[in-house]
Amino acid sequence: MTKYTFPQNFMWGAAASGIQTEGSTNKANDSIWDLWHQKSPERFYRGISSETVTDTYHRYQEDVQNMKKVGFNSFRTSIQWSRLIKDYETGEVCQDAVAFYNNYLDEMIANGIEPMMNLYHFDMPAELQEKFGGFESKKVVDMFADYAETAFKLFGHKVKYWITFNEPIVPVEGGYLYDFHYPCKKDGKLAVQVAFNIILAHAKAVHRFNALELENSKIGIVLNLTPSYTRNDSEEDKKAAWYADLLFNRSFLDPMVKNEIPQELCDVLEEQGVTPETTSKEVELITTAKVEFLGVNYYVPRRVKAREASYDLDYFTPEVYFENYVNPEGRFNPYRDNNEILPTAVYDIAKNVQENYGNIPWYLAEIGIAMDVESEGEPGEDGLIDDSFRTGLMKEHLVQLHRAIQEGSNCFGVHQWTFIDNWSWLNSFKRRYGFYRLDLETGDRIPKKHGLWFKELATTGSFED
Ligand code: IFM
Repeated sequence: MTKYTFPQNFMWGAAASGIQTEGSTNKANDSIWDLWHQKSPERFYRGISSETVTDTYHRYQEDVQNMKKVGFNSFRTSIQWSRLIKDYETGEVCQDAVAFYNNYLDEMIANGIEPMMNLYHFDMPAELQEKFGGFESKKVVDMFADYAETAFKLFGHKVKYWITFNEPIVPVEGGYLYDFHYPCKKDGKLAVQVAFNIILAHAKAVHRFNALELENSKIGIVLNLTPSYTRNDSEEDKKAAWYADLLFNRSFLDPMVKNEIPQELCDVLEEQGVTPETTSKEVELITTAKVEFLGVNYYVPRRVKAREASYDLDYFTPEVYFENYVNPEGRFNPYRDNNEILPTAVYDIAKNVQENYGNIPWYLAEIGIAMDVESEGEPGEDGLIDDSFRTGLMKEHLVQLHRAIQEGSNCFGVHQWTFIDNWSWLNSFKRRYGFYRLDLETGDRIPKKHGLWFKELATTGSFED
């Protein structure tokens, strides 16, 4: 048995988001997810919308007690733009939302849970998407900065860790390339413009934050980083991985963490005829918006090989430069579309951040092991659901993180996705990740065994394996 001990004051907890947990009670406005479900309910697994969620709006006190039971000292969720802001033009806030977020934050703080608040988790207000095209429009970029400033002013004295965006590349991929987010467009040039505008929205929010000089608060960004691994060591495959890394990781990581827009990225976009419209003032805002920490979400590795088949889409996607590849020797999670399991990727991510991004303070902001209800089974006599599959895999990933920390990686915490099984976009409740099962009929939270293990880990800061 080896004992793995993590640094003192390490943050242990989970991540979730407002739209995936709160429910729709008293929401000021709809988001694109409400709108899309109204238009196309058949796109959602079993037709379930984000209304049918964990109902944190009513149950936050009970939930904070449940956080304590599994040892959390911190928790990330998000404010919903469409809940907080009643009138997007005037910036008028919804008082019910202000009261709700204040109560929720107070409850966490009073119970020793450090809140980390994110401002955007895929949830564009429906009205702003329909009227202006969401982040297609620079007007909406400015509206986002206004909303961010409102949130900082309202809750900045309670929140020490602010995050502008969670996985900002995902709405670009989903909404403008691969059809899994509204507005379901397939337009490579527009996708690049939206990506640029999101980076600009982030930068403007960071500048607004810094101007307020909030004592004891930091601002950061959460990115989903997926290392690319090649089929073999050929130059062609290595080049394919380089492109995948440039377009999927460095495209956001470099501007947001290093404050640099890679020249190679500009060259590639120009080569493809998808250069976005920018001004030198906007570039200056991006290259001066310093974040103080980085969150990294990791689930699966990306496997790539040099393109063999011809590229047959009539619009740009990053796949013009490579093909995805299934590793014949990989381990796969049978409960999540056979996704590959590769714990060493956590080490590779940590080393990349250490060596190429100034060893910025970072934390593992989402790491999740998906199962379905059938594979988790029913609670045993002890009342617990046996999800030891999840614990086994979590240990393997944390061993790799521990190795990187021993080598100097500046990691300050781990948040698992997620706290209570929650609604997850088109997949609705198909995949379960929580420390607690959500009974969709009763709303009951049913504990899983993994929580006992996590509590021991969080309390002692160590585990044995
Ligand atoms: O549910 C999502 C979350 O919103 C963002 N990261 C991945 C999770 C699981 O798919």
